[in-house]
Amino acid sequence: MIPKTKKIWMDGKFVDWDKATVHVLTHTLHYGLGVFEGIRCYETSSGPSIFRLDEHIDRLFNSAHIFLLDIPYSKKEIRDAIIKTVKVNNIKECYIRPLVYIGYGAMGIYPKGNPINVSIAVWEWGTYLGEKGIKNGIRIKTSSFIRNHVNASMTRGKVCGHYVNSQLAKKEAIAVGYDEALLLDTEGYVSEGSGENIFIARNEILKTTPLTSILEGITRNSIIKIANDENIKVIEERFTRDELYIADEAFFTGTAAEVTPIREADRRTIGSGVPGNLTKKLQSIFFDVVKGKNEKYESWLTKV
Ligand code: PPE
Repeated sequence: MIPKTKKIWMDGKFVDWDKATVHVLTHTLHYGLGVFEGIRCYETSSGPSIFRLDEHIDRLFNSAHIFLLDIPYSKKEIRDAIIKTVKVNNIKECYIRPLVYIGYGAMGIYPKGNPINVSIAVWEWGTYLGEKGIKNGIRIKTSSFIRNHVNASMTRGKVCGHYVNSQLAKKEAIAVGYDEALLLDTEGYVSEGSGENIFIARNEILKTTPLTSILEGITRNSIIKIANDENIKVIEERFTRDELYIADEAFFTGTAAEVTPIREADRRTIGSGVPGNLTKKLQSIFFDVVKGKNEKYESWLTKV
C-alpha cells in the first residue's frame, strides 16, 4: 500500500484521500484512454522543489493532444493545482500523479459527451527499484512481449492503456526472478524498460535509443543535457540486445526509477557487474541537481 496523504485534487476541489473515488462506469476504467504524468518533488535547502514541472505539464498536454482529449483547464491552472496539492499535503518529498481521464457518462468505445476529469494525487515514493538497485544495479530480462507498434498506440503519449504492455513485461520479468523488463521494438531493436528509458556506454560514449518507439523521457533528456555539459558524447541511435550485452555500462532513467544502474541483462554480466564510472558520475550529478545542490541546473526546479 502506498502511504496516504491528506488531500487529492479532483476537478478543481480538494477531496479527502479516502473520499477520492469515481463511479465504476468511469470510461477510462473500461477502455484505457487516459493520460497521466509522473513527477517528483524533492527536498532541497530552500524547501520542497518540483523537478522539471513545466516539461511534465507540456508532456501531459501533448499526450492529451495526441489522443484527442480536451483538458478542461489551462496549463497554468494545472501547474498551480500541482503546486497547491504538494503544499496542502505538507509534504517534503513526493511523487506527483496528475491524471486526465474520461469520466462517467456514455458507455461504448465512443465516449460521446463524457466529461474529461482531472485528478492530482501526491504520495511519498521511495526508490522504484530498491535502494540496493540504485546503489549496486539491477538485473533485467528482455521481454517476450514487444513494445507497442507506433501505429498501434502512439508511444509519445503517456497513456494509461500503454501500461498493459508494460505490466505484461514486468510481471514476466519478476516471475522469473529479474528486477525489471526490457522491451524490444517491433523491429527487434532495444526500446525501453516497462517504465524507464535505457542508456548504454561503450568506450566512454553513451548511447540511448532514438525517440521513435519510446516515451520522450524527461529524465532521459536531463541526462543527455548533463552528459553534454560534462563533455560526455551521447549518441541517439538504435541498438540491439547483443550490443547491450557487450556494453561497459548500462542504466535506466525515469522519474520513478531516477538513475538505476543495470548490472546484468539476460544472465550476461554488464561490464564488471558493478555500476561503471560514467553511470556513477551521471547518477551523482543527477541526485545533486534534483536536490538543489547544483546551481547550474536551478532553473529545472520549481519551489513549492
Ligand atoms: N518509458 C516509460 C514507458 C515510462 O513509463 C517512463 C516513466 C519513462 C520511459 C521515463 O520517463 P520520465 O519519467 O519522463 O523520465 N514512467 C513513469 C511511471 C512509473 C510507474 O510505475 O508508474 C515514472 O517514472 O513516473
